[in-house]
Amino acid sequence: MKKFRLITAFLASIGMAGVAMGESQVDQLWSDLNADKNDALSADEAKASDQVQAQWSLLDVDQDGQLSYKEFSMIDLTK
Ligand SMILES: [Ca+2]
Repeated sequence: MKKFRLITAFLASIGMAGVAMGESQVDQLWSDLNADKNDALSADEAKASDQVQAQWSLLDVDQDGQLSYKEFSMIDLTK
């Protein structure tokens, strides 16, 4: 799966310049919270993380009540 990780890192570096430092932590948190392994994080799944809950309204850009990976990847793990 090394190739997949490299591609993920590459795509992330294009989309989120400057956030690359926290990338693997974000990926880890995403897979921890995304219990059903679909493409979105539900409000229920987010309840497991105070950090995600605290930033939810900022992260849910399209306000559809769930976070896509793209939305989730904007999380600030230093907060
Ligand atoms: Ca959303």
